[in-house]
Amino acid sequence: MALKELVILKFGGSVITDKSIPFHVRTETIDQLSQKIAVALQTKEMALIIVHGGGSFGHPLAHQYQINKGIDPSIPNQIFGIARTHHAMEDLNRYIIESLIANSLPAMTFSTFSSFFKDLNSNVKITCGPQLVAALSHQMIPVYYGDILFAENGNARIISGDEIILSSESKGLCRAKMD
Ligand code: IP8
Repeated sequence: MALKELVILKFGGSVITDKSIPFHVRTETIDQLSQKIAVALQTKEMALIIVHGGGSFGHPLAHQYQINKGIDPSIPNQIFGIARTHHAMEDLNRYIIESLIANSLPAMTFSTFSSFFKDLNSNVKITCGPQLVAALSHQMIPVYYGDILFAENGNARIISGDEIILSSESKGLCRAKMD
C-alpha cells in the first residue's frame, strides 16, 4: 500500500497543558494547533500521526504513585494509581480529539496502552496492525499519547511521547508494512 510522506507530530505536554496547575488544559493552544494542521493539510499531502505528552494530567499522578519504580506493593494504592494515570491521559486525549474533529480533521485515538509494550531492556515495541495502516491510507490521523504500559515481564512502565516517536522499532515496523 503506497503512502505519502509520513509525518509524526508531537504536541508537547507543556504546550497543551499548564504543568504548574494539575489538570489544566490549554484549549486555545490546542485549537490553534488544530487550525494550523488543517491549513497545512490543504496545501501538502502527507500521512500524519500525532503523539501528545502527559503534561499536568499524566505526570502528577505518575509521580504520586511512583510508577517510574515499577510495581511495588509497598507503595500505597499503586495499582489503582496506574488506572488513574491512564484515565487522566484519556481525559487529556479527549480534548485533543475534540479540537481536531471540530476543525474537520479525521483524528482517531490509537491506544498506546494496547499497541506498545517494553521488553526487559525497556526497548519499545509496537504492534503495528492493519488498523494503523488502513487509517493512514484513508487519510485519517491516528493519535497516540504518552501513557503507562506493561513490560514483557508484566511490570508497569511509563512510555513518553518521545519514546513513541523515537522508537526505531516502531518506525521500521510501520514503514515496512506501509510500503
Ligand atoms: O509527557 C508521559 O508522557 P510525556 C505520560 O511525553 C505519562 O513524557 C503517563 C506521564
